[in-house]
Amino acid sequence: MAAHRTSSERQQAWGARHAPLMSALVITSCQFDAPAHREVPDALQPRGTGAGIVLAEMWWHLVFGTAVFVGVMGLLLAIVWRQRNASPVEGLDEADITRGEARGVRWIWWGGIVMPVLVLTVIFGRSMVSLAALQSPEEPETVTIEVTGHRWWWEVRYPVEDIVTANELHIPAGEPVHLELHAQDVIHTFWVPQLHPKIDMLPGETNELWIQADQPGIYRGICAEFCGLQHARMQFQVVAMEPAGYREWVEDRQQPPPEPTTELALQGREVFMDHNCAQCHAIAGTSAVGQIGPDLSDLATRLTLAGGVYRNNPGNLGGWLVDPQAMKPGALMPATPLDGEELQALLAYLGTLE
Ligand code: HEC
Ligand SMILES: [Cu+2]
Repeated sequence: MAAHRTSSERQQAWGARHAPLMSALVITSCQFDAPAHREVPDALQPRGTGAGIVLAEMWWHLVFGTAVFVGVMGLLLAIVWRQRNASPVEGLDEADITRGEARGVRWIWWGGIVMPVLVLTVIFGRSMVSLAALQSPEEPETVTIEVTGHRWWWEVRYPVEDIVTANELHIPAGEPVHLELHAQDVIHTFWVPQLHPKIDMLPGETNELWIQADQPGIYRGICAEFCGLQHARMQFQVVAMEPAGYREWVEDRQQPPPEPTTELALQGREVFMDHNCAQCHAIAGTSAVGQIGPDLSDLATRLTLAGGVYRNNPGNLGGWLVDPQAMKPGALMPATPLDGEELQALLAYLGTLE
C-alpha cells in the first residue's frame, strides 16, 4: 500500500512538472478518449461461415419455438372458449364417457408425444448437422494461429511463420484458419460475433476452433467471459486480407523492425532498454525479450492500443506511456516516470517498430 501511494505521489509530482507537455499531448490527440470502434459487432450480420451457421440455427429454433408456442396457446384459448360457451350436458351414459376418454387419450398421444418427438427430432437433426459443420471446415485450414488471453490483452502467435503480435489477427479472407486458444491467467472467451461462435480460453488447456471470413474486412472481437476489472476493454481486431496481401504481410512481419535512423529514435531505444520496459515487452532483433506485456515488434503498424480500445496514434500512445492507469485503470502496466525528452525519444523509437 505504502509503495503504491509513493509511486502515485511520484506520478502526481511528475504530472505537475510536465503539465504543459501533457496538455500538448492531449490536444494533439483529439481521439484521446474516443474508443477505437463505435459500431457494435453484430452477430445477426454474419460475415463468416461459423457465424452464418449459428445464425441459421437461431432462426430455426425461433421459428419452431414460435410455432409450438402459438399452437399451444391457440389450443388453450380454444378450450377456454369452448368451456365458457358450453351448455351443461345432461344424461351422459357409459358409452359417452368412454368415447370422451378415448378422445382425451388421442390428444395426449398426438399432442403430447408424436408432435414433440417430431419437432424435437427435426431440430435435433439440424443441430447435429450444424455441429458437424462447425467441427471442421470442408477445405483444410491454411494457417494456424495461437491466441492466448491475458488480463487484458491478446497474445497472437503464428508458430509456423514465426510471427508474434498482439490484439490483432491477420488472416486470409475466404480461407479456413485454425486457432489454438489458451489463457494465461483466468478464463477468457474468444468471440468475433460476425465470424464464429464463442469459445472459452482456459488456463492449462487448449481449445481449438476454425474461422473463416468470407470477405476482406476488419472484424471486431471481444472477450465474452468476465475476467476482471478491464474485461470490457479486452478487445481485438481480425483483419481479413486478400490472400495475396496476407502473404505479403507475413513476409513483412517476418523481418525484425528496421534499425532506427534518427538520433531521437536511437535515443528512444536506449530509454526503452534502460527503463523497465524491456522486462515486460519483447522487440524482435533487440535484447528486449519480456513476456509479461504485448510484443511490440510491429507496434507502429497496429490499428489500436491497449486491448483494441484506443486508436494507435502518437497522442494516445504518449498518453498511454505517461499514465497507462488513467487510460485503462487496473491494467497490468505500471507508469514509468519519464521526462519530456525521454518521452519524445521513446515515441520516436516506438514509431519505427514496423
Ligand atoms: C510490469 C510490466 C510492464 C512494464 C514495466 C511496461 N509495460 Fe507496457 N504493457 C504491459 C502490459 C501488461 C500491457 C498490456 C496492457 C493492456 O492492454 O491491458 C502493456 C501495454 C503496452 C503498450 C500497448 C501495446 C498494445 O499493442 O496495445 C505499449 C506501447 C507499451 N506497453 C509500452 C511500454 C513501454 C514503452 C514501457 C517502458 C516505459 C512499458 N510498456 C513498461 C506491461 C508492462
Ligand atoms: Cu478476458
